[in-house]
Formats: sequence, structure tokens, C-alpha cells
Amino acid sequence: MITLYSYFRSSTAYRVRIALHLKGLDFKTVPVNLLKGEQNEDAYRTLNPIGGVPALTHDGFTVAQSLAIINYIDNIAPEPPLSFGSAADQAFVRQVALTIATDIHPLINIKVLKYLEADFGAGDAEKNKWVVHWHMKGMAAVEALLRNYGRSGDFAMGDRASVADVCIIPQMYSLRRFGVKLDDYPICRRIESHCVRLPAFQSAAPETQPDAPSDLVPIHGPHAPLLKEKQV
Ligand SMILES: N[C@@H](CCC(=O)N[C@@H](CS)C(=O)NCC(=O)O)C(=O)O
Repeated sequence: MITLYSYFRSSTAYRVRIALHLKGLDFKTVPVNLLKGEQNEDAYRTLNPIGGVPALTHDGFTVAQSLAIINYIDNIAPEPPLSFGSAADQAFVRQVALTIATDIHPLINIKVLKYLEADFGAGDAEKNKWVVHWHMKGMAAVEALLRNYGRSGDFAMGDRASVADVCIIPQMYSLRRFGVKLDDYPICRRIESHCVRLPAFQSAAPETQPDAPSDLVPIHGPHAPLLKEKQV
């Protein structure tokens, strides 16, 4: 039995949801409301001392950190593998995943934005500028990595989903959410437009989660009424 502690809008939980659906694994979702601070409550911290989502339990074992969870999922359900090909190919997809997971996401996390507000007086405009800045820097690097390696097709690595796509798609969702201009990331956009049409990615999308508001508008994917691409 697999249980995923998740929040519909969390990009890190979105990664794990994609991985679980790509593997066709059955799992139960337990929502953790990040806006209400449930990630910091004692009961949740006992389960996951890091705080935040995702965390996953399986047969009495609990693991947090999305990339560790995805690696665990890849081990308990090896097909289809989320890392494949030559040593270089495998290093490449991990490099892309880590650029997103360690160079972008930590800078735009809720606790960082709250700290900027509480201790440095940042208002909404400043926080949005901060988020857009780190998104643009990080995604420029991701796009350059994809371009330089030259093996991207419908996915970051050829024609199969890998851990790189599992990280790129939720981050593209985040870019759209914060109104980041997407023109500079054509390869990421091509990968996104392919992946968001696949059932595994759709089942993992924020708007299809049990804790999502019923009127949540999809902002990428075939059901998005319009693609949010504000200029910043
Ligand atoms: N490095 C962790 C980050 C987990 C994380 O912090 N997730 C965010 C949601 S995307 C969160 O729960 N934030 C809560 C907070 O900042 O208080 C991972 O990849 O799982």
C-alpha cells in the first residue's frame, strides 16, 4: 500500500504523482494543506521531519525528498525506468532534474517567500519579481542543457519519459502560474506540450487532485482555456 502526502499545487508532489502514474502504481493521496501550515504540525513532522510535501509511505517505510522518492519508486517498480540509456544519458537526465530540484525550487519555496516577507519586508511585487528572476535563471540553464546535449524529442531524452520530464513539467506549470514569459524555452515548451496530453501527466496535474478547488482552472495541458504567457 502506497500513501502519498501531497498538496495539489506543489510542484515537488506533482513530480512524484507523475512518476507513480507513469509506473501505473495504485496509491492513496493524503492532502497536506501548505497554506494552512499543516506541513509544520507535530503529527506531520513526526512522519516527515523535513516538513513540506511530498512524503511517501510504503509497507511501513516513509521517505521524503521528491527525487529520493522517485528513485525509490524506480526501484520497487522498475518498468518503465525513469533513467535509462548510456551512463552519459543517465547522468544527463539527473543533471536536468537536479538543476530544477536544487537550483530553482528551493529559492521559490513557500518558507523562503514567507521569510522574505516577514524579515525583509518584501511585498507581493517584490516576491513575484524574486520568483520570476530565479525561474528565468534556472530555466535558461535547463534549456541550454537540453539544447547542448541535443537528444530531446517529445521528451527530454528522446521518445521516453525520464526523471527530467518528471521535473520539467511541474516547473513549467509554476512558470505559467507566476506569469514568466516562455519564449526563451522552446525545447521545454515542446516537451511540455507533448507530456501534458499523456494520461499519466494529466492524472498528476494540480486540477485533477482530490484537494484541488473544484473551480481550479488548468493552466497547461489540453484543457487549459488559454495559455498564460504574460510578459514580465
Ligand atoms: N526538496 C524537497 C522540497 C519539498 C518542499 O519543500 N515542497 C514544498 C512544496 S512544492 C513545500 O512543502 N513547502 C512548504 C513550505 O515551504 O513550508 C523535495 O524535492 O521534495
